[in-house]
Amino acid sequence: MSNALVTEKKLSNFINGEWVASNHERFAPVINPANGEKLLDVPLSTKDDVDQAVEAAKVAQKEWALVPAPQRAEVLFRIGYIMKERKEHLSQLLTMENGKVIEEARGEVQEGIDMAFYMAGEGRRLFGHTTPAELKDKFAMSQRAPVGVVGIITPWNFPIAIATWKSFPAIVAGNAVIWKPATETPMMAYEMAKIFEEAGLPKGVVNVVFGAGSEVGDAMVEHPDIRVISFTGSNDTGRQIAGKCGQLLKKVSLEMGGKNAVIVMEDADLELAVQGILWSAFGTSGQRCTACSRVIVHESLKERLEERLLAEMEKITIGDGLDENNKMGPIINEAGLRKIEKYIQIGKTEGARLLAGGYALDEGDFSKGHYFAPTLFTDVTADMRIAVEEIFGPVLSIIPVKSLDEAIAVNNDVSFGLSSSIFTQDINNVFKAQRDLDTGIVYVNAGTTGAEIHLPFGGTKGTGNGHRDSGQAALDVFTEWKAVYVDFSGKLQRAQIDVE
Ligand code: UN1
Repeated sequence: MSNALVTEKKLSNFINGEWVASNHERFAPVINPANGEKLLDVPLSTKDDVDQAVEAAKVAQKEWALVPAPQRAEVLFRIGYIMKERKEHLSQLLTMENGKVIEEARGEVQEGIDMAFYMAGEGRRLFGHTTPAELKDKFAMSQRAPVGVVGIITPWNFPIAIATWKSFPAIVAGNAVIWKPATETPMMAYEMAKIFEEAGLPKGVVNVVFGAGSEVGDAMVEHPDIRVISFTGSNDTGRQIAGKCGQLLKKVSLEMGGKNAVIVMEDADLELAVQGILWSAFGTSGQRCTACSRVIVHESLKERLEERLLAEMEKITIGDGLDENNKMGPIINEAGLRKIEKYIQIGKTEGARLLAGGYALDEGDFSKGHYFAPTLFTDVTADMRIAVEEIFGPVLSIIPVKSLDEAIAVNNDVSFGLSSSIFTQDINNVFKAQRDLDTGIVYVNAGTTGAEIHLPFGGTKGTGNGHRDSGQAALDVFTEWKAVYVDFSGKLQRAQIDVE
């Protein structure tokens, strides 16, 4: 029944405001991970398609940059309103291609709507700075200038929200965009392209090229006229992109995951901590960069916490995300499932104690999709692979500690630094933790997920390379700072020399 929402059988690229078939007739099937049904075909485009998109984007960008920013923002407001009208439709399609439960899909679409209105507001800000000049009768300011044509490469786990975090600041700042969505989740890009068109975004300002990272992604990274690459995805791919961009002196913004922990202190509200952990560990089947995969608990609370988690985990209803009763949907695909299984084996071999789950669900209806049982390991030590490597599934490890100092040290002793959280009622713990937790996002008395779009999103160490998505910080990725001096003295004034 729900397949009726999928109107296309084969997608085309969106280049210069037209639906253009890829120059190469190659496609990959898009599969609903909940039931294995094929939804449609996505083109596997190549370098030629990227070249064509960049040519269109270059022309469009020149015009777009001259449109006053408040007018560019008008288009974003319209995009936001159309997304709002279509929220339910988009959410259902999102659940079908990605698997996340419908309530979470609605949340993700809302995140995109929020981003549209927030960045539209930037059209009347885009603040620069004026600053005194060191010479008389001279004026100095710095302002944001668009970069030109920018490339965004977005993942399957948040196919609409992350695309808005990247494309909306790029658009409002006067850039043109080449967007490569993940091949697993192209319908969100198709729907967004239609919305861009309807909202009156000029042709060529956003171009969507579908395809694999090894072809379309590489062609974007290597294209001399794409001046910025903003990527969210795996650590390996991110490092390869960073290497190439480094050689080409191309600006690159990376977000590559986390190994996020919840710390539960002796004085925590245990029930609240249980709720926060469950939501951030098993929501989205653990397939968030911000997902909680470690609980660092004061040893005095460990057993009670384990009992409460186990009792609540049994209640998690698993299945097709379109069914409102389900709280956990499928894993994106077979490869994702196999990776999780591999880590279960690693955990067992390392000596962690498996308290619940640890297996794929394949009986009855589950056999058609890719489902994994919520999993809890305990007696995990901070150096085990399951405690330091990103699993991207519903697998949680409990690590007992003796003090806050030890908890913070364990939290920080991983190569990632995206999100962290502490449950405590002691104000001293709160301030110490927010200062010392080495992550880009810190929560107090809440789980590790749920970042809001007007704050910077990103992390330290292996999570990225110092840039941030969303919030004001995203504008730094998609603009260049330009320093402008206006000398109105009517004579030659030499800086640093003619200073009285
Ligand atoms: C991601 O997992 O890559 O903070 C994005 C959160 C969401 C975004 C997650 N707002 O969990």
